[in-house]
Amino acid sequence: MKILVATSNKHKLHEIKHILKGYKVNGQVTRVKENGQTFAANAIKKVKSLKLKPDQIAIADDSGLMVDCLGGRPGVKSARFATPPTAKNLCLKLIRAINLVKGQGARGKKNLARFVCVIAVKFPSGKIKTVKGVCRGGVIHEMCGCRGFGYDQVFVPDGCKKTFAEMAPAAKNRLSHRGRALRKLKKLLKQKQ
Ligand code: ITT
Repeated sequence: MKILVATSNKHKLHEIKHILKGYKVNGQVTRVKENGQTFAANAIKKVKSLKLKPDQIAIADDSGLMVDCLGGRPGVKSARFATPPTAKNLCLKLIRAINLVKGQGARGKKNLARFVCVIAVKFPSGKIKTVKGVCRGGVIHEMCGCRGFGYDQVFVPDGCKKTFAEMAPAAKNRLSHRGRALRKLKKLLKQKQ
């Protein structure tokens, strides 16, 4: 079975290929308006935009970072939180937003947050299902590390001392929201649909 991934994010595609090792995975750039209120709604919208051949299944990942003190923001708008949405702009804007609500005095305190990833899968029958992965942790006040993308330089998962951007890719994938969702997907793919 071949897996087609609806994404225009090459970092995501790279991680997905790594986690789904053993499957034939290819990316296809999609241009859909991600205006859903939930990760699931956006993931379903993206996966529906792909046309499938009989030996293919399609998947789409909608993900983002939800910060407690920001009422869950940037959430579904994580990709567009800063302009242009470079990792540096996203991380610095997030740190500024947290400082605004908590005050500079909160430096060093843990800013509870979670990364969420919803994967929508479309089978050749047309049936669509979703799986979800969550990684809890905290946002720190400076950028650390040089790997990864998006908010990786400011996110420290629970139980760790390093940001995602300081970890080897395999270590991030073991803990990450995407790794968790894709391991659920693997189980789903083993069942008859
Ligand atoms: P596609 O929709 O084309 O797949 P996208 O980057 O627009 O690509 P999303 O709409 O799902 O994807 O937005 C997810 C954003 O959340 C992403 O651009 C990052 O800024 C952030 N994000 C998601 N997963 C992340 C991760 O593992 N590490 C760092 N940031 C992440």
